[in-house]
Amino acid sequence: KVCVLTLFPELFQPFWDHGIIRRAVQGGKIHPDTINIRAHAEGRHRVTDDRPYGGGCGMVMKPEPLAGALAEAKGRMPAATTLLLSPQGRRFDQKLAESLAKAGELIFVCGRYEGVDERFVDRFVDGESSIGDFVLTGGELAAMAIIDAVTRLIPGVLGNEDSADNDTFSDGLVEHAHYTRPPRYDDEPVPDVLLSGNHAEIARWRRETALMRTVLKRPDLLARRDLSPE
Ligand code: 9D3
Repeated sequence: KVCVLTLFPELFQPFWDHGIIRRAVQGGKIHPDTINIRAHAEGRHRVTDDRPYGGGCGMVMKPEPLAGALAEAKGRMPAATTLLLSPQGRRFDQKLAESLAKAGELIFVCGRYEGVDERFVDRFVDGESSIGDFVLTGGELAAMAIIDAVTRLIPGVLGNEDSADNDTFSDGLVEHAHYTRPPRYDDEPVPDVLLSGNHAEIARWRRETALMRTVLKRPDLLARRDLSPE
């Protein structure tokens, strides 16, 4: 069960409605839900933000609408872990995706504006996640990225059961290059070895080129890995 607290619940409809995520929903592998934070705001204008104490530009999300939205979510999923998407959070990675894929119930709180009142964070948030060192306009795209990465790790979501194991980051290397038909495209042939039918040779070539591509494209990944002498 996954529940997203957001000021823009409509953003999530096309996300739930396409591709592998849609298949996971239809197959009952994930149960998505969104709660509009504004529905828990008081007054004629249902204000969800206010000016920061101490001054400064930008607005801060008020704690009460967030707390009300979270109470509704927890009513539906009492054992849930609550994650706040925030630029201050720990960088989301494949290891955290694997751990979240084992959780039964997750609540994602998407901030907008400059941030969220700290008292809400202190009282209700179990963890804070960022998806990288760049500035978004809100947590929604980060929540989708995380839900996407986690959903495909749930057993039965991907058609081919081992395509999740072979992933770049699970193995710690960049993947080998991929080729499909035609055998010659704009004068560029497919490497001969891939057409040879020799599966041991193909596996060796893929391993070797994966290592070379890692050196060239992501040397940071290689630095963190133990390699055999070979
Ligand atoms: C001026 C200080 N800014 C912090 C870097 C304020 C600020 C900018 C953008 C506060 C919130 C946001 C909105 N971003 C997110 O909510 C967010 C985010 C991101 O911007 N980058 C990477 N991951 C994430 S997760 C949530």
